[in-house]
Amino acid sequence: MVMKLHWSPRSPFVRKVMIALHETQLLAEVEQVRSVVALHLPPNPAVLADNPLGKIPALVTEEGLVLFDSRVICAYLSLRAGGALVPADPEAQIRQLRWEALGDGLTDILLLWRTELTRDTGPWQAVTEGWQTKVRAVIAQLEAEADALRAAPFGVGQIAVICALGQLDFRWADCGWRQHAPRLAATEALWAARASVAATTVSDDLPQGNDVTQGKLRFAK
Ligand SMILES: N[C@@H](CCC(=O)N[C@@H](CS)C(=O)NCC(=O)O)C(=O)O
Repeated sequence: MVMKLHWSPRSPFVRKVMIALHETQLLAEVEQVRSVVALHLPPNPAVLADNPLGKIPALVTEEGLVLFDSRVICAYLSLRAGGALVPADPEAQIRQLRWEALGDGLTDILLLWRTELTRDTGPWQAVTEGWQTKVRAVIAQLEAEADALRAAPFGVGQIAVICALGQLDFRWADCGWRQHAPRLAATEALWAARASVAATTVSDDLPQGNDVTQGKLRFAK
């Protein structure tokens, strides 16, 4: 009996779980089921049957318990691996969870932004302008904390940040965040060499035409 993961190679939140599976050596215990979802499309019935929120990742354990979302799944995998990704020390744990919230928050914005671009009437300008400001602010915050992120033991915090930056590279490849945040770029380059990170880069397996126009997001002048 293996666990089942609602999976997609395009999803930054699924990628968090994939990195955690590599890090905890639990990948072989999981069957990956390709599950197509999008906020602006009708919910996928197979996903909905396991996760009433209709989102991926969702992990069905050997006991049939369905776990969502990515934070809970990563915490579960960490527990199964003796706390590999969430430190027991309260201060270190809160630091990791805070970074995870920051990384996930950035990913949420980037996903919502792409959904906003699918609107027939065009994106809501005030909202996308707000996102532009927030994305810049998150990158500035991560730049200020790049050395701390590099020094801390690898955990759910770094995983979430890696997946958020990966989403920026995946969908906004020319936004120039590296020039804007050189210390973060150097830290990210170190993470990119890690086996779990290199093995899980996001990619598009859907036919062209299923996509949306690129939204404007620029860091470098
Ligand atoms: N907070 C959730 C977010 C998951 C999420 O937004 N997943 C996207 C795919 S990357 C999704 O399922 N979108 C479809 C939808 O929102 O209906 C997590 O951490 O797992």
